[in-house]
Amino acid sequence: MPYDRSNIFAKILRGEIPCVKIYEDDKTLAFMDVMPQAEGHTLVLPKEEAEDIFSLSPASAAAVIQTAQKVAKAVKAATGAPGVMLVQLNGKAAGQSVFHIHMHVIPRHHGIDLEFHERNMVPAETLEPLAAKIRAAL
Ligand code: DGP
Repeated sequence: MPYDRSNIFAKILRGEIPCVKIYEDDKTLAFMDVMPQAEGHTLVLPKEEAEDIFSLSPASAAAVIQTAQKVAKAVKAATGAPGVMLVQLNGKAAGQSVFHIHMHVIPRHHGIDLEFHERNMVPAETLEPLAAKIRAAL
């Protein structure tokens, strides 16, 4: 499938819609997920226009995992979570709903099950205080 430039993350990358930003460099962007599966749920994207792992260049794949590592350390420090899960979905059958490749960085706590595909939108003002803590821990 060709890359669709109207997807929501393409709009965030072009600055057409806002996000609660955590980190940005020349190849990647990280921001808070507005439908978090846990407090501190962050997304890491390549700036390259790629739908999934199959169409992503090796250079962007390397950049995404490097940013995900940096963000995961900061999310862990800021939330105090004993575990952090990295998840990346490819294709509708795998549960992908936004077709610009992204890595989920999700804090995990003992005894708390994860609901996949949380659908409650959280306002930016609610996400911002923890986002500030994560940015400070980068
Ligand atoms: P996936 O199912 O792997 O394609 O994950 C898409 C994630 O993107 C899901 O956890 C919800 C999140 N999401 C959807 N729309 C927006 C948005 O407009 N802003 C932000 N920050 N996250 C979004």
